[in-house]
Amino acid sequence: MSNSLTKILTALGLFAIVTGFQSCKPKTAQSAAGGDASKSFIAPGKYDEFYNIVSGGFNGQVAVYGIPSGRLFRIIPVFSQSPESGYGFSEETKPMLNTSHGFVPWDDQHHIALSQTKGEHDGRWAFANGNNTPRLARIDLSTFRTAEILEIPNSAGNHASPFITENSEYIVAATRFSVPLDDQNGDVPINTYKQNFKGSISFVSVNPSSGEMNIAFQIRTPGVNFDLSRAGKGKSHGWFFFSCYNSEKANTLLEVNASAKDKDFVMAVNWKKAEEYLKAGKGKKQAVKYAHNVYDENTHTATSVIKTEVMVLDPADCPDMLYLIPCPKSPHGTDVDPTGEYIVASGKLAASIPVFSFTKLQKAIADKVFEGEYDGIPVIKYEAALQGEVAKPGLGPLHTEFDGKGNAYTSMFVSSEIVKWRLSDLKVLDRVATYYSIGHLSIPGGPTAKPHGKYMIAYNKITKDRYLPTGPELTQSAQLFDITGEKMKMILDFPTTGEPHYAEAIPASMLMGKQRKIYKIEENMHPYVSKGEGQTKVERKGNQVHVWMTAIRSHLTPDNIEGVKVGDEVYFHLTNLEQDWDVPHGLAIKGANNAEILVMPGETQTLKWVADRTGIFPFYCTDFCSALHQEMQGYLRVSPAGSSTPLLFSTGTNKPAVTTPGINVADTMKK
Ligand code: RUQ
Ligand code: CUA
Repeated sequence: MSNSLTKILTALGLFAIVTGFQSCKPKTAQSAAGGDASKSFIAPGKYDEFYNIVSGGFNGQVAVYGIPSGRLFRIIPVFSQSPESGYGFSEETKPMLNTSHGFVPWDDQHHIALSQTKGEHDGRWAFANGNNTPRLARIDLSTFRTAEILEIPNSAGNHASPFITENSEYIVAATRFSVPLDDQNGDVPINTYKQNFKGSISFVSVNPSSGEMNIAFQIRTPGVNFDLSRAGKGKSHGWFFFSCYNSEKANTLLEVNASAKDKDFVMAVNWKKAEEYLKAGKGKKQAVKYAHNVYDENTHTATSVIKTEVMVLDPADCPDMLYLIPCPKSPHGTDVDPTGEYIVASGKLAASIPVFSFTKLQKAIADKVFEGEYDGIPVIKYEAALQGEVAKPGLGPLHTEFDGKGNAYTSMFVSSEIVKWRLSDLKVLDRVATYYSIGHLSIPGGPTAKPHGKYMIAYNKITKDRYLPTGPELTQSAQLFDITGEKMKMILDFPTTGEPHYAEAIPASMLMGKQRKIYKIEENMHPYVSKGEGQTKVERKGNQVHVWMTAIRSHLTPDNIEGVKVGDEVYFHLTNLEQDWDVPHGLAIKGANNAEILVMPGETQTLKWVADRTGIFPFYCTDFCSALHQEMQGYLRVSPAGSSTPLLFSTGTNKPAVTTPGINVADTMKK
């Protein structure tokens, strides 16, 4: 959500209500916990019930918390470089961040999708979107590492992504910004939006065994903006529902101009139909350019390939593939209930929550109950698809999840609350305050056919008076609710990293047993691996010096290196020889322009370092690995360019001392 919301509301005359709200906190603020706080207490040595996989927003990463404790377990580097692990800094991981724009070491990460089989979590992968330079990532849930990143062509702002079908057949990536297509001349006046800007939805297939992603096809759409999406499930399997805004196709001051019309749309996409059209040869190849980056667990190295073609379906050639359902003002979430029957659309500026019925939608399509067309796409009559509206839910409905017991929970950004309502009669049952300005919420399994229920987590944008102040920037927060009873009860409030948007949670029992503990050293196929200290060496290739180095408690081999010259590029290929869980070793060297590398047992990673001056450069292990961790250190000597210092390396023995005659070190320093 943007903080220009106030301006929109001013424009809509809602400002008084909203400012009235924003300037006073909910009356219950002091005793807000309401629930039994001991329910969130996990005793030392005990495990949490759920992993909560949480988007990082503008930190470009994904975080993993325990629920109900709220303890932060891991930040998984995805789209942003991480100096903590060396991700995006090591030679092996740099290709992960390659794009058609070159190396892009940051993104804005909003939504998470966990892989599913038969509509339920299967615990294999987590998918994450990069909102800025459009990308999709796949995280392996046995390593909690990023395994793959796929760039999305014909897209700008991959926001309506990644949403997943019930057997992980596809994850989708729909563009937030419509723009001129990649193979068109994009050098057009911005106010030719209506003629030149197009939307695009990518269907990315997921290989059922390897998880590898590929763009199966794209659907060309009118130049609207896509916000969120959900796949159908059960009876609605085969369909996707996207929320769209800016059906006005405005290109300036969208906060007013994209809210001009009373209704925007939910776009219903029949992807089974799309598959048929594809088979029937209706797709057209389009020349594009996008990167596909895959990390190989055997070579411990990522490769990046630039792809040049995408298959596109044009709705003009494919009738019955797309339908539009009018939906009140700028919908954010489009959420499908566990049965697949109800599609809940949350219009950020709407005063009610429309709930559409899949059965009615199908009937309306069969009976052609249309109110017209939008860019050639049939627009279904609102009432014909509508099950009903949740009346007076609150202000600013944003996102809805389900508990599997017939209840829905909708976050209300503007009125800072969560509203619980019943699917069967659309009656509001309960409401609870959040602190403050909630974005998404998450119920474990909430987007699946079988929610795990029990807890609900709110992700709040503003914390104001909730925590110790930390200068101008304050943390975002999550709040945990017990939803087992009739009333929602807050049981914990904890700060988060980055700015979480959406998150999913999965039972700990589904992931705990499958965690990778080490990489087997004998399976290490890295081209620069040293499978024992006997294989360590230092070799020069022109101005490159390659160091085959090993780490084991508590020394690095080699730990004395001489013969490097000013201007040399030194590549430390560090293999961690340990074969025990939880014994990483790190490597850092003075003056490195990148970061440390943190190498897991049995793994090889490479740190590049450029010798920029003569001298002695200490290097050391960065991870407190043993009592003698501090002793895990070594020295690299840099001699002047052109000097005759021989290349020497050792651990535990002193080589004969060599001094370089005839060169005044002080002179080389001046250069
Ligand atoms: S969104 S609350 Cu991009 Cu779903 Cu932020
Ligand atoms: Cu190895 Cu510290």
